Parts: sequence; structure tokens; C-alpha cells
Amino acid sequence: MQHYCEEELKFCQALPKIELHAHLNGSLRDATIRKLAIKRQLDPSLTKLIEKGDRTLSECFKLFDVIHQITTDHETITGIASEVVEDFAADNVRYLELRTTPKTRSEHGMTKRSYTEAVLKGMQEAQGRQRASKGRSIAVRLLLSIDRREDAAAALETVQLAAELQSRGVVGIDLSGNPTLGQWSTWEPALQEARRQGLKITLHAAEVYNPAETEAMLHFRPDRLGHMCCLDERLEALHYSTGIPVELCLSSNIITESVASYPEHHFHPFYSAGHPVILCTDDSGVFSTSLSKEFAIAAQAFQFSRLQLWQISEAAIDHTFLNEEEKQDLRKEFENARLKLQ
Ligand code: 6MZ
Repeated sequence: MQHYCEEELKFCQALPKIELHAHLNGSLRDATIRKLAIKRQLDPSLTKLIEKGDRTLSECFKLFDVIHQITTDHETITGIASEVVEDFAADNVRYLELRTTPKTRSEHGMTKRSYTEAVLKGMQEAQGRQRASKGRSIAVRLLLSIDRREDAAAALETVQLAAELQSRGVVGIDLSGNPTLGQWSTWEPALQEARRQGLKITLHAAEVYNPAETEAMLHFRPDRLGHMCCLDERLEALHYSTGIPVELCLSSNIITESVASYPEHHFHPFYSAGHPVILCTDDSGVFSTSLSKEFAIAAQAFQFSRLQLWQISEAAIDHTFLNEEEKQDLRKEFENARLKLQ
């Protein structure tokens, strides 16, 4: 069943947009996954896992492990980073904050640093191609993710790497991975260090019901939160009182069954209460979506006018991890786009 109307999708494609929650390995094109599965001679039983369908949250994490088996070497990492940037640009995303988990793969001579440099190279290549062909390019920054399976030392290594690469476009740290694994106390010291180093922080929170962890995360006061699907009234009130902007991914939450239906998605109560919300894709490849589709789905589910869609899109600029001057440039770009569309 299609949850958006084609006419609205066209409008949403023309809308300039900001993407703040996109995982690199979750955003691959189907064709790229198929090609890499053949190249890496992936076991056919695993190839089946990649085929599309409804996915529970735990199936999603099995799928990520399979995708990681085919995106192994530096050249592939550069290639997928470049493709993902191109895909967001083609969807009229003007600023992308891409996130990825740095990986050590000794069999490929890969360290967390060389992995991250391969991603940065792919991002730059895509931007360079756009500037050459169009005279302008999507702006892109990188967040380094800590996977919840990682221990305190691995988390700290990622933070130190991010701190060292700030001048190369790394602006922050994300905590993500299977929400049923690990303990907040493991990564908190590394996240405190990230803050000391001037990095911005976003946390996947309440993707499953875990009130003690969600409360600890809220008390930590990250710069942004992702998901916040499973809250009780007390945590919801606490979240509202902090004013921390929340990255919301409609298709992801519905497909993984964290939320029952689009109209029931918590995007709407947050939005109606004036709480800062940002529409995002999460894993556009895994969930067969795009940011334009997420806007079109929101338009249908919550009966948003076109003016409201513009406002939601533009308000995301305030919540990027850019400095004030860079935010101002984006606001000008949105203004120019508005004048062109009128
Ligand atoms: C939590 C998620 C996620 O880092 O290898 N990831 N973590 N919740 C989600 N909701 C569905 N979607 C993706 O991209 C894939 C990794 O991103 C995280 C997981 O750790 C996954 O392994 P990278 O580029």
C-alpha cells in the first residue's frame, strides 16, 4: 500500500531539504547491493536476507551485518559514500549529515581512520563531480557512530578520531546499533570526552522501551536525539522540558514495528507541541525510501499544507551541526529556491 500521493511527492522532490539522520551502509542502492553480493560471492542464504520485505528491528540488524560483509575494502567504501551523496543530492537535499561506524578490518588493512578517510574521499569525489557539472554542490558533513556492541575503549577511539578529523568535515558523534544490546555507562565517558573536544552529539534513544537508559540519555543533554518512539508520559514530559530536537524517521519506525501506523506516529504530537522535529530517512536503502517520500508520507498522514512542509524543511537548518555562518548560507539557499519556485 502506498502511503503518499504522487502529486505531493513531486512537490516534495522540488522542496529543498536537509537530511540529518542517514546511516551510510543503510542507504545503499539495491543495484549496488546486488552487484557487491555477486562480486563478494555472498552465500545465497544471506543474499535472500537482502531481498526487500517487511523487516522487524532485529531482522534489520542481521541485514546490516550482511551488508557489512560486502562493503569491506577501502575502494568499495569510497564508492558507496560517493553514490549515497549523489542520491541525496538528486533528491534535492541541500545539506546532508551522513553518519557511519568506523570499522577495523585487518584482513583489508583497514583501521577506523583509514575507513573514515575512505568515506571522506567518497563524499569529496561526489561533491567535486557536482561542482564540475552544475557549478554548485550539496553540502555534506560526517558524524562518526559508536556501535552499541563496542566497548569503552573502542568508543573512545572513535571519539578521538572524530576530534582529529574535525577540520576535514567530521562534526559529531552518534550512538547507534541494536538498541537491545549494551549499557549506557559503557559509552558515556567517551561521549563526555566528545563534548570536551567540541564535537556535537546525537543519540539513538527509546527505539525500544528502556526507561532507565532514556532518562540517563536525557540527563546527558545531547545536541539531538533520534527516534524516541517508546516513551512513557513522564519521559515524554522530561523530553519536552529539555527542548532537545528529535530526528524522526517515519518509514523506519513503521517497518520495524516500533510505531503501529503513520497517523499514530509521534511526529505529530511533537510537532503540534512546537517541539523541534526533523524528518529523516534513517536507512533509505533498507527501507526503500527517500527524504522526499518521507515528506510526502508526512503530508498525507498529518494533512500538512505545502507551507507547513516548507517550514518543517527549513527549520531543520537550525538543528544542523553547522556553525552560524554556514547555517546562514543554507537559509539564503532556501530563500533563493523559494523565489525560483514562486
Ligand atoms: C539503530 C541503526 C539503525 O554505520 O555501517 N543503524 N542503529 N537503529 C536503527 N534503526 C533502524 N539503522 C542503522 O550503517 C549501518 C549501521 O547503522 C546503525 C547500525 O549500527 C548499523 O550497523 P554504518 O554505515
